Amino acid sequence: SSTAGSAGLTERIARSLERARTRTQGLTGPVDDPDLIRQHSPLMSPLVWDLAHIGNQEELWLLRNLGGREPMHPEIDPLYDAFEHPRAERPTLPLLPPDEARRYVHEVRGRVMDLLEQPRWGDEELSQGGFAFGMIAQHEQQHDETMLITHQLRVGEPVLHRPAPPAPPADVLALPAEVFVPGGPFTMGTSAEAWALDNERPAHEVDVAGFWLDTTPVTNGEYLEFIADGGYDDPRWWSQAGWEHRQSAGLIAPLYWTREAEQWLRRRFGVVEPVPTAEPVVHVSYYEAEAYAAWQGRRLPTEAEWEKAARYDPISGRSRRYPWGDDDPLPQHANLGQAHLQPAAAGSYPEGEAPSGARQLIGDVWEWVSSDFLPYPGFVAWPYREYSEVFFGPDYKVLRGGSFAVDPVACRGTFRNWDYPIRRQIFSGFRTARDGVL
Ligand code: AVJ
Ligand code: FE
Repeated sequence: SSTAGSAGLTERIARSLERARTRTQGLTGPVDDPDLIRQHSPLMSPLVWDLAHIGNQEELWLLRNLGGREPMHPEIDPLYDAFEHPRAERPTLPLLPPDEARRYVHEVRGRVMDLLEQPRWGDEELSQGGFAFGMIAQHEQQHDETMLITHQLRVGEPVLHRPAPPAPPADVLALPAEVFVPGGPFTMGTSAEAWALDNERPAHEVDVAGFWLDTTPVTNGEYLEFIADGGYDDPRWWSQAGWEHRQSAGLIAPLYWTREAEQWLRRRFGVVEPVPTAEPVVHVSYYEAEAYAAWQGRRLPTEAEWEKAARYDPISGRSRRYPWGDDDPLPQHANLGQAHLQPAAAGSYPEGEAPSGARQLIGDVWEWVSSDFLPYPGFVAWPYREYSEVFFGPDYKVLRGGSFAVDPVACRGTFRNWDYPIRRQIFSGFRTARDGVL
């Protein structure tokens, strides 16, 4: 319908936008202006670029494309178009200074809240189920994760603080190493989820043979054994592209790890500490994940296998929205939303367990899968080609499940992320799989 949503939908939209903004402020507030303008890594934008880009996309999609309003500052649009300027180049642009960027995003948000209260939002298709608002809440949260990645790259005193995740349950040591996911067709993707993005659509049936999957993501302790066994020096475990990259980049351990006096240490948000063995490994590239799996005599799961393990309910034959069912994530289900600044110990979150018994499929670390980022059968680019379609092909690998840095609004059993196989500044981990019957 062309009318605005029910009170419940309007309320949900307002809460999602508000939560994203609180997080954005928490990521841009505690650093001083020079630190906001500085480029902490050529892989990332200055934080002040992300901030104004968040506002610019909100203005473009909600005020202009949905609401039909006139542009507020059309002259700044090209500065914040991600396709016009690669990240490395962004610090050289005449960006809005921090104060002006803050004023701009605040002004956009005020007008968006006015539009949200209107009886009609505007463009019909973008209004459906509040999609445009949901897309923009997800967009801001995605850039919040990007800014958190920049914080992790940033060198200096810690400025972010969060409590540690809850201790894992007592049954952790008794968990089986792997779980079986039964063979047969299941429904992959979605046509029903109102705020699902174009690459998650449409729902379609995929036949997946039965397979075994790690109960939890691979831990630092397990990964240390791969290092100790010379895994980084043995081309047998690496694909050709992976080995070439391992050689040229001089990889010897996950990003942020250093070795001192026979001990592996790692830096996390400004804190250096011994590598915690019970935690899922994070900041590994696809190539490292692939090599570890081969060393184990195993492999990475395909994207369809991952989604079946996360969503398929063998009792009803239905695909769930999340491993635990159809209810939105609660704190006891998964480590999401930057509630903690680290993944929780492997085996945590028993209430978020999938029917197969696999844990932590949602939250903690993004999981590399073996599949390239490709469209589903029947894919339609919407509402803009530059979200997914321009990235489809063999250059990008898919990551699933979301990390501790992903807000629930941008995470579900169907959500797809992607990146180059060499990337590891992202909060990326993995779990392994093998063919086999029960
Ligand atoms: C889906 C995380 C790959 O950050 O490049 C943000 C999300 N797209 N603004 C990215 C996105 C446009 C995208 N990823
Ligand atoms: Fe963006």
